[in-house]
Amino acid sequence: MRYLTAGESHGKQLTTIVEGVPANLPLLSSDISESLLRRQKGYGRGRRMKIEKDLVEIKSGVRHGYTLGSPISFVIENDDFKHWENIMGEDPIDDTQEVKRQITRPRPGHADLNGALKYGHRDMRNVLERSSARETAARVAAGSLAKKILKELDIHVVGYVKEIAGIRAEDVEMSSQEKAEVSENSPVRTLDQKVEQPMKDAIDQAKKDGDSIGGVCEVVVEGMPAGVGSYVHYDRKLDSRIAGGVTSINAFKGVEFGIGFEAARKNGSEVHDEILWNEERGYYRRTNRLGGFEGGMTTGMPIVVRGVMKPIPTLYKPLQSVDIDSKEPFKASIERSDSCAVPAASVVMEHVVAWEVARTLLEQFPHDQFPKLKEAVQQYRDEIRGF
Ligand code: EPS
Repeated sequence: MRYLTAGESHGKQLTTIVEGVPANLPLLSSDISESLLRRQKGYGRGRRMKIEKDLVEIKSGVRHGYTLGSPISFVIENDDFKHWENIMGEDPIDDTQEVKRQITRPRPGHADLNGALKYGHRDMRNVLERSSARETAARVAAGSLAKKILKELDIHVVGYVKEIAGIRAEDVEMSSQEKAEVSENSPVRTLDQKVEQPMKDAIDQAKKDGDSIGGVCEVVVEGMPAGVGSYVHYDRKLDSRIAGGVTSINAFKGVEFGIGFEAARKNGSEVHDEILWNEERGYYRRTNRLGGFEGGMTTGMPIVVRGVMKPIPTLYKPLQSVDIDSKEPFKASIERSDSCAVPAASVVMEHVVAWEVARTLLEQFPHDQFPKLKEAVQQYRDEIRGF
């Protein structure tokens, strides 16, 4: 499976084309829209989320509620485009017309300057419009197809917030289903009610200060059979694919599995997960410190992955920069912004992880027909239980 997204933040629409989804997977546009609406919620978003109501329109690849095996394409309209038609339209403008809302002052932490250097754009709006995290709506839409495949295979993926501005949620014992319900009802998408208010307070304070704050999101995948991924080829290691996917999300700077960076400070006997066996479960582990991976492959224990999101670099209290026309020092351009997007980012990360897991499963069990994929995964589960 692969996908491509297109669209500018204040352009007409976002477009996604997904190729390689097997035929005969049940799929409704509401499966996708449900994920999109979840991404829009969360304490700390700016005014833009009041303008947008992300709904998907499927344009191809689905008939009478089932996938056809052909490319699935869909669009999400940008409701804000009506305010930007004169600025973002595709028609040429003549010399007498002024290009509105040009950006010549790159914002530190954004793609503005590097993108301008790469493409030769003197108006950095040409960079900002595509580098904007608006694009994550299209990625969530693609990921929702992956989630649908996984759910049908009894594999459940859930994302939530672990930390905002240094305020940490405690670990809790819950099933993925319970985690999904609890985080859905939390304005900051956390599982630990005790930190909800402190997190909201930190967001309010950042907003008041014209600043922004980051955090940590966690995603858990339950129900994966062992042995998915590869130890044979570097580019088929599932943990590395997930790490790449997570750091490709706007503003994500790091990723860890299980006990993560703590492993550097422990002895091997405190890190590795002892192997047990019983008739009902087959092989399983006493602990899950490695977050569900050994040798680039799943262990059959839940995948546990965390991603670090830096504070959003668009600040109402702008940092120093240089105007690329005058070369004079300036305070960077102020654009409308969110003060914290970590809760929304946890939904994005959930879908990005789901994508990597589903595409790797489809590579390992290649089938053009979804019912055959389901059969093959079940047969493999039965095989490894008795191995
Ligand atoms: C974003 C800036 C804000 C966010 C946007 C990402 O948009 P605007 O510049 O229109 O105020 O709201 O996020 C979304 C539109 C979205 O759908 O998540 C940025 O610069 O990355």
